[in-house]
Amino acid sequence: MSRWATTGAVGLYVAWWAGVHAGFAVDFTKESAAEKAARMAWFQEARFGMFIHWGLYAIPAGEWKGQEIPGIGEWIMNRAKIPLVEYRQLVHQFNPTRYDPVEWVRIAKRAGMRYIVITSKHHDGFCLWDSKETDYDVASTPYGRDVLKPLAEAARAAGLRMCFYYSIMDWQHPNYEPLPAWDRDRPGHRPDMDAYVRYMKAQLKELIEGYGPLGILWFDGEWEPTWTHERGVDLYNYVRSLQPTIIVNNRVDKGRKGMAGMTEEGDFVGDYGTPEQEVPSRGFPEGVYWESCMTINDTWGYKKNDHNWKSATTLIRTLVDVVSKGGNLLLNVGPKADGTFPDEIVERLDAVGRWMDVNGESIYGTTATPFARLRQRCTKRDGRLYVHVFEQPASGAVVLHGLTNQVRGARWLANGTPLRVVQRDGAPALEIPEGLPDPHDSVAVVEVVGMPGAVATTIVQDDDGTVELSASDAQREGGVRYDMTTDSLGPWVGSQDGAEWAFHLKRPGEFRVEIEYACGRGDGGEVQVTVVDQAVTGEVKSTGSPHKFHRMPLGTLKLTEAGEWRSTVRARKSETARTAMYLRAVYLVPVTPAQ
Ligand code: FHN
Repeated sequence: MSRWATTGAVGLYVAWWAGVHAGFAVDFTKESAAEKAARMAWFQEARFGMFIHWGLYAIPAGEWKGQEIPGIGEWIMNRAKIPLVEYRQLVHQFNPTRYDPVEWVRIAKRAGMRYIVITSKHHDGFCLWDSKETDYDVASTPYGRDVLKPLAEAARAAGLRMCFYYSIMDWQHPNYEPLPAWDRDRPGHRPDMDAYVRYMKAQLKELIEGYGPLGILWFDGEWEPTWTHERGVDLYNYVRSLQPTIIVNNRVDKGRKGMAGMTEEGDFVGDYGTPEQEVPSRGFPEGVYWESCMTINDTWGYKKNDHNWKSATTLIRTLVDVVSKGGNLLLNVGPKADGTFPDEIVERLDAVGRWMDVNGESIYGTTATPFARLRQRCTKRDGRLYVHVFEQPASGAVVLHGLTNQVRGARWLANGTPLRVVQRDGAPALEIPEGLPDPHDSVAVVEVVGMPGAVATTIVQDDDGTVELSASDAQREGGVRYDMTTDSLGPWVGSQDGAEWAFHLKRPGEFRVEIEYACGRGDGGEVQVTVVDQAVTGEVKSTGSPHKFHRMPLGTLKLTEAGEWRSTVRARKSETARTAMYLRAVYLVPVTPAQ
C-alpha cells in the first residue's frame, strides 16, 4: 500500500480509537475523499474477484419434488413456495464431502482473481459458519464443520482478500418482517425488526471478529420496505466500527437506485455501486467506485440443468469492458452440493487465467478509458494506454480520436512486436497487421507522454464517410441492456426503450440509414432512427435467431452541416413478441461516396 494510503488508514484508525474510547459513535460516512481512497486502494488495484453462492439450495439444484423450478437456483424456496418446515430438512442433507477450500482458492488465483466474496448467509437464512445466534447453520448438518474458516485461511495464505456476502432479507428468522408470502401461517413468527437487527449485528460481529480482517461486507436483500435508509446508515457505521478499514457495498442501504446503484453522492451510504448482470453504458467520474457482478451461466446458486455458459471470450471481454469503464468485475461460481465447482466453470476460469497471465498488466490497478468512444476499449496506467483489440479492424488501424499526448511508441503486450503509429483523421492511429496475437483480446501498449484525462470525443465519421453508431457506444434508456456475447442492445419493448449517440460529422451530405439487427422467431416490430428532426422507420422481422444479424436499409436523410449531431433509435415490439430486435449498430452510409 502507498505511503499516502497507509497514512490515510492510520488516520482512520486513530479517529476510530478516539471515538470509541470517548464513548461516542463515529459517523464513518463523513470520511474525507482521501481517507476513502486509501481504504479503496486494494479494491481499485484488484479489479477482479470471485463471487460464490453456496448453501442448502445447491442440494435441490433447481429441482423440487421432481419438478424443474424456473429462475435462479438460490431462490428455490421462494419460487417453489417451500414452507420453512420442509425447506429446513435440507440441513440434514448438507454434507459436501468433496469441499476443498484450498482448491477453490487455487482456481480463483489461477484465474487472476484477487478477492473472494462468499454467501455467509443468503436470503434463506442458512449460515455457512457455526453461529451462536442460531442452530440453522452448518454445525447442525452431517458435515458439521465450519465452511468459512478454512476458506478464509486459504485465501489469506494465497494473498487474496476474504469477503462475506450477508443478506438483510431473511426468509427464516422469527423476527424478520415481512414473513415470506408463501409461508404466512408459519407458527411462532413474531415480527420485530429491531430484534432482527440485533440478530444481524451479533452475527456480523461473529464474522468480522472471528474471520477478519475482511475485505468487503457485501450486503444484499435490501429492497423490502421494512429496510430503511436510517437502518442502512446505522448498520454501515456499526460494521465500520468493528473494522474501520472494511469496505461496504451500497446494498447496505437503499442505494441500488439507478443503473449502477449510483445516485447523487450523499443520499445513500455504501462505498461502491453494484450493477448486476450488466455493464453500465458509460463509465463514471474518477473517484466513483463500482463493481459489476455477473454469473457465468444464468444462475448464482448451482442448478443442474443450467448449461447456458458464457464463453471464455465473452468473460474476458466483459472484464475488459468493465475495467475500461473504471469498474471491478465480480464473477460468480455456484458450487455443487458435494463442494466441487462445475467443470464448465473451471475450464472457463482457467482460460481467463491464461489470458490474465499475459495481459494482467492491462487490468490490475488501471483506470477508465480516456476516450468517449467506448467501442475502442482502453485502460490506462503510469503513462501507458492499453488498447484492447477484439477483432481485426476493417480499416487496418485503430484511431485514437482526440488523443493529443505525444506517442512514444506502441507494441503488442503479448509478444513485444512493435506497432506502427501513424496519423489518421488528425489523430494518432495504430496500424494493426493481420493475425492478432490473441483470439480473445489482443492488447496494444501505447507509451504516451503524460496521462490523458477524459478525451471527450464523440463518434467520428470514418474515412469513407460512414458513421458507425455501435451498440457498445450507445447511451441507453429504459430496459435496454448491452449484451457482450452478441455485441447488441435489447430488449426493445416500447417507447421507453431507446439508444442515443452523439457523433461528429466532417463531411455532410445525403446518407442511407442502415441497421444491423437480429430477431428471434416470434420477435419483431417497428423501428425508428432519428437524427435531430429527420426520421426513417421500418419493420423488423425474424432473422431466424437472436444471434443471426442482418443489415437492412431503412431510408435516406440529409445532414447538411459539418459538426456535432445526435441520433436516437426507438423500437416497439409487436403484440406477441418478447422484443422488437437485438440491435448491433446503426450505419449512416453516404449516398454519394466521399470524394
Ligand atoms: O436476490 C439476490 C440474488 O439471489 C443474488 O444473490 C444476487 C447477486 O447479486 N443479488 C440478489 C438479486 O439482486
